[in-house]
Amino acid sequence: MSKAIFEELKTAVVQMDEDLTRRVAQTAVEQGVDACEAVNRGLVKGMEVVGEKYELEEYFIPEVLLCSDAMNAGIEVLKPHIKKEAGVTPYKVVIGVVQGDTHDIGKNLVKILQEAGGFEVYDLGRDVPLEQFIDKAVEVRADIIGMSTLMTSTMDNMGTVITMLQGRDLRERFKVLIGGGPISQSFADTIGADGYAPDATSAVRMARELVGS
Ligand code: B12
Repeated sequence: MSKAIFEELKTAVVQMDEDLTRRVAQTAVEQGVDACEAVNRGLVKGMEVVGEKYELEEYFIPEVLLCSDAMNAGIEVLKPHIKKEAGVTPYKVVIGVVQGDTHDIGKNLVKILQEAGGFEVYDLGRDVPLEQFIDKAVEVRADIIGMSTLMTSTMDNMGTVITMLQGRDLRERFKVLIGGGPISQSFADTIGADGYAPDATSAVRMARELVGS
């Protein structure tokens, strides 16, 4: 039953159909389908297909943007129904997409699931000047700095933030968690990040591991 709904959500995103995505998401809620799974196994799977179509030049930027609007419409319906973990210590995460990169769909998903997982998330947005990650983390006394990027040309900015932390004698104060399309565990090791996660669900798990909760 849920599987059919996930498939419908995926198809609605790929078909750029905002209204249909919203309606199917609503049906999922009414049928008691787990909202987090509907996001991960429906909407995100749809965006993955969109990514493939973009790479095959079947879809171009306008189509991709319509698909992402459809995904966001589904998220809007599902988000209030994502089960929040109660009673956990509110560890703080400062998250953003590094300078030079405006891809924020993945970062937004990580933020939603981390909030649902009980974290207090400060979202800096996209194309974030590198100093801002550190300044905000100091201001709110964050536990984790989370950085996202989808482009190889901006990956090295993550390492620059770590170097800046060292330069300001703050490296030990924050855990650094990174992710995004071109990022891997070996890249995380190379730049000295504390953690890497390939998707939003494991981003929550990894964030918990980093703060020992
Ligand atoms: C959607 C998209 C766009 C949209 C972005 C809309 C938006 N608001 O984000 C638009 C159309 C605007 C766009 C623009 C561009 N794009 Co684009 N885009 C994509 C596309 C098709 C999908 C990305 C996506 O949203 N995936 C779905 C999400 C759910 O997945 P995700 O981002 O990977 O996130 C998950 C994980 O990575 C992880 N994660 C993500 N962040 C974080 C952070 C942390 C801390 C953790 C732990 C985990 C984590 O969890 C997420 C959820 O599961 C990809 C192709 C692809 N296959 O990825 C190209 C792609 C990323 N784009 C690309 C390019 C080149 C561009 C442009 C430069 C194109 C141009 N010539 O103008 C511009 C960028 C301008 C800029 N400076 O930023 C290239 C990058 C190539 C490279 N290797 O550097 C790609 C790979 C396409 C390609 N093969 O050429 N793009």
